[in-house]
Amino acid sequence: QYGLEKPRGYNVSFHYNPHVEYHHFGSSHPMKPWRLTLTKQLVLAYGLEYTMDLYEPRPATMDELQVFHDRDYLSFLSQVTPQNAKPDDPAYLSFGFGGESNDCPVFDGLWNYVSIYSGASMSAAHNLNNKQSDIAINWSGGLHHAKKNLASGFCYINDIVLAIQLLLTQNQRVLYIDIDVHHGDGVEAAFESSDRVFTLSYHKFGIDRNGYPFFPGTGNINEMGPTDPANRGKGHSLNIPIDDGIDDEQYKWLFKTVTGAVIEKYNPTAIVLQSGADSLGGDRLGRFNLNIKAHGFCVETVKSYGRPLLLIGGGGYTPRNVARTWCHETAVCVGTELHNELPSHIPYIQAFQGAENGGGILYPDLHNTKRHDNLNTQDNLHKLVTQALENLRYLEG
Ligand code: ZLV
Ligand code: CA
Ligand code: ZN
Repeated sequence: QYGLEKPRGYNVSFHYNPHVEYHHFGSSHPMKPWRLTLTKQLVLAYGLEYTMDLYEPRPATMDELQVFHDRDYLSFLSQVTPQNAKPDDPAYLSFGFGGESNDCPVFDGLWNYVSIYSGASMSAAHNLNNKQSDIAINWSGGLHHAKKNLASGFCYINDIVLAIQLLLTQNQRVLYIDIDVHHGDGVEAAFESSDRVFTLSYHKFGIDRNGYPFFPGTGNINEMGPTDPANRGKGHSLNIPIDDGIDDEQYKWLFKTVTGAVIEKYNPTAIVLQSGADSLGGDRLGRFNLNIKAHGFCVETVKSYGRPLLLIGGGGYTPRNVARTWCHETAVCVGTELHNELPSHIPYIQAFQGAENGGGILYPDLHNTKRHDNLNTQDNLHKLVTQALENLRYLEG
């Protein structure tokens, strides 16, 4: 009608409430909701908004969040402010606030922030449920560490669990895949007793030089959920522990082989992909050496199975590369290729310019940025895949 036609094929929806951008965890905190501003600017600059249905979802309500989270946790979360917080209050520590690391600070507008990103994941799940979309995207969500009564690892409300619970009203089997560099422990724990959700997480696992485990310290290959044979959830989790510095070809092979086997065996009727961008090379917290297109290969691979797909964000601590990756993956969903030269009219173009910021292009080489030595040998990875496929035999009965 207007010259720009929707490409035939997938109906993609983009669920985004811009109010999420204006929240700050604190100036030295690595989680920057501002990375979502950059992502949106790239998506708009490439004209991708004409190829998708755009939604500005309302914040989730207390009642909606209560489907997974405990009432007393939610009431604490909804009332606490930097002014009234009492760090020596036992409730404060028991709900995951304060402590040594202060991964989960109390900041102004916290409740607003969590209801916005959760509302967007629920809106995306809703679109898949009523078949208005084949692929629904929420880059502001993916906060996979939150537990029903505990904030953990920058995550307060588990929007992924809430979205999967909605998908379960219309789907017999939901597959959850997590390529954030951290283990998706909160989602795994929430569904540990269910055979209707299979959780698959790829992540860095191991102990550093100083004896500290990489956060959250769980997700070894032998962690497959409950061991009680009477538990329905037995064998419905698969964890792929990876060492520092994994490269594009290794990761693509690992992802394709293992994910393919899980999809074929479990045969999900919907898939949720948490696409945390902290698995990229040069991430402030991550340890891998992936380039943007290798990360996007995971989205392409999952998309190729043609199941209803919920694509959500997650970690990602080098904002310019988070934006590049999620813009690329939005294009993968709608089925277009983007030119490497960034459109010159982008607000905040400076964030992408200069050799240290990726030289004004969409696909800079991230291998050379703060490289981690590759500790993954072909032999280790083959053994890992063999063990992973072996673990899947639990699904047979
Ligand atoms: O990306 O780094 O390692 C989803 C997600 O998966 C820890 N927390 C805790 C346990 C004891 N440590 C604290 C060590 C701090 C090291 C310095 C930071 C600097 C400022 C603020 C936070 C961190 C930090 N925290 C780096 N890594 C952590 C992890 C939590 C990682 C959450 C990943 C979230 C959105
Ligand atoms: Ca992961
Ligand atoms: Zn992460």
